[in-house]
Amino acid sequence: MIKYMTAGESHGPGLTGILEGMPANLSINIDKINHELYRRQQGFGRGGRMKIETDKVEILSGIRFVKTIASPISFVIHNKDWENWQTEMAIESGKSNNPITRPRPGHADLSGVLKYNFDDIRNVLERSSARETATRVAIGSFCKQFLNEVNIQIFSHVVQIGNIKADLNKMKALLLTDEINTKADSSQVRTLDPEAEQQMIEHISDTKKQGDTLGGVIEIIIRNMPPGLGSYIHWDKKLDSQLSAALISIQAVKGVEFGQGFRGAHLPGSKFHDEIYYDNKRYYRTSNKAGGIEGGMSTGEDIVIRIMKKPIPTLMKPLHSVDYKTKEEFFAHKERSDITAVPACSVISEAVIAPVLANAIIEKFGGDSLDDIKDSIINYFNRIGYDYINQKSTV
Ligand code: EPS
Repeated sequence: MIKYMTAGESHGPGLTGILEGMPANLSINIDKINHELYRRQQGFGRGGRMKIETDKVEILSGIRFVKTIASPISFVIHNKDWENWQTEMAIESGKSNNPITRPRPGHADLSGVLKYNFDDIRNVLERSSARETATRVAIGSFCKQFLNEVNIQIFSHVVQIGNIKADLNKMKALLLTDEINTKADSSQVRTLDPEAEQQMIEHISDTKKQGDTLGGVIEIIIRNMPPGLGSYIHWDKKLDSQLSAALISIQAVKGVEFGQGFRGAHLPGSKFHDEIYYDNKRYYRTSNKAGGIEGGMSTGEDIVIRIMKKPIPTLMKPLHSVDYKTKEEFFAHKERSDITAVPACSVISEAVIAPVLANAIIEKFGGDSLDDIKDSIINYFNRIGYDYINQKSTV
């Protein structure tokens, strides 16, 4: 099974990752990993740190002559900003010149210092920072390269920033193509609706002037998942429970929904469920309100998920808080921050679900080398009578 760990502080020397369980003989394109890291750094509304960093992966093990050799893959992404933090973040003995004692509402700051008995909130914020997601994007890129080999694609786009919503009715045709990421990548806010894009950019600029921040909603589409991945037999085998856990673990994500999700709560069962048809090749649906998962298993339709990312808690117009040391009332600590990181979160969401999907494939089809897995998938598709390459999309 695929397992991974990440390590690293936001302003430490670097971020490291270890990924175990990737099938052998998979070609790894390092440029693709670096491109995913680049995508994570984009988006209108990001702060000063993204001007300092150009995230690149340095692979230390697990790959030989471009291919996986079944051993753990390890890598490092160096933090360029480390140069400016060597005293404050020293690994050797030392003392902070500027301990932080004013917790930001909405951040890990207060619960973190209480829990670990720290006297400096920096010990908490360095690891709770969303900088950690650079490592998970690299891990996700290894897994995406495996998923692409077995025909599975992951797309994402931003459907809302603050109070501006993209008009999805305009995008129905585009959502059925493989152009979603190309189009979203060409938008400064990763949205597919050009009118909403302009409004979102203005909304972010206005919010910046007010010293405030914005959250939003992202839609993720997983295409060409074979039916029957995951299982109904136990809570932790359900594919939707695993995907939800991965997504809610992204810093600042507060909600996850599949298909219609909360938006379908008002519908009676007769309108909510996706009727089943058969066209001599495969079963299909004419709607996808379930979001491609029934009973914790993929149905073979697109898996459609939405996540809500809350506004970043670091505000230039800080909120009321209480000093951790003196108990005096204060306005919370200010750190350089992004106005919104919803576009970046869109890229991160693709990455964090990739190991879950890769795991589901390996669990169903077994095999520790790429060819064995592919053979097993073809056998399965032959048995159920589906066309492996040309699955149909119903978003
Ligand atoms: C981030 C780097 C951080 C923040 C951001 C994510 O850089 P710095 O703290 O040096 O400005 O921009 O972190 C947060 C949003 C957070 O809540 O901690 C990155 O690389 O994505």
